[in-house]
Amino acid sequence: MTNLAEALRDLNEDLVNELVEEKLANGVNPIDIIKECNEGIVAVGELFASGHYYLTELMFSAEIMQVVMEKLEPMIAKSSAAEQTIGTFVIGTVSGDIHDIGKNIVVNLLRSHGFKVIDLGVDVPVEKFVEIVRESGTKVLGLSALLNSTYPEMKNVIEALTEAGLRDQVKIIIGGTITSETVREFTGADAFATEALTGVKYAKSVYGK
Ligand code: B12
Repeated sequence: MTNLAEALRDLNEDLVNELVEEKLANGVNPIDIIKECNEGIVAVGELFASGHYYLTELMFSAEIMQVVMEKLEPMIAKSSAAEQTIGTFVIGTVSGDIHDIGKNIVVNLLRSHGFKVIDLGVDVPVEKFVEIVRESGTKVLGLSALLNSTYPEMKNVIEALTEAGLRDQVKIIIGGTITSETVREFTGADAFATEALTGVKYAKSVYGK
């Protein structure tokens, strides 16, 4: 684990910020910095799961991560040469789930690659997804979920799109560390992604890029 990942795992906010500044000054790519932070936050999740950290620590890790993201996000957007719009991508975290750090990274990357992103936020009800897919005519929908308990909700969204007669016009990619081929099959999605770039590549392929 890198020193930055360790600092985040240990919730050492000052050190995290110091190391991020240092890496930026040394020309490290913002995406690589995010990857290191990811490793640290996954370790926080493990400490939480094993009972060594409590919800307070989990929340604090998210706060630290968000400060880092606020700093890095404009740089990711700026580093992109993409001006033209490849196509629309609708995304949201499903109902019952409020995790959005990963989703926001996906949103940023998509924008930097030239997608028009409609971000519905977190805890998004099924009807909202259906409404926006219909209105926007998007060819790709991304559903984010980090809790096992919200898998059925992803399936609900997909079933509702089928009932609304919209399933054929839209490819659906589910994302989150705990998604897998099994979850994809269960939900009826077209693809799954455990990291952001897979989503970008998938969306490009849907739009023939
Ligand atoms: C930070 C965090 C929180 C923060 C979230 C803050 C926020 N604004 O997001 C807070 C403190 C609010 C929180 C709350 C809870 N959490 Co929490 N949380 C985490 C933690 C530590 C990190 C998540 C994170 O941000 N990771 C960093 C990002 C960058 O990674 P990511 O989300 O995986 O996203 C990447 C990919 O997955 C992918 N991706 C994600 N979405 C999408 C979507 C698409 C379309 C695509 C293409 C790709 C994609 O791209 C991203 C970038 O590469 C995880 C641990 C873990 N291992 O994930 C637990 C974890 C997810 N939480 C957990 C739990 C249990 C909870 C609570 C129920 C705790 C409680 N008792 O209240 C609540 C639930 C609240 C709710 N209703 O949603 C469990 C879930 C267990 C499970 N499998 O069901 C985990 C795994 C911790 C654990 N090991 O126990 N949590």
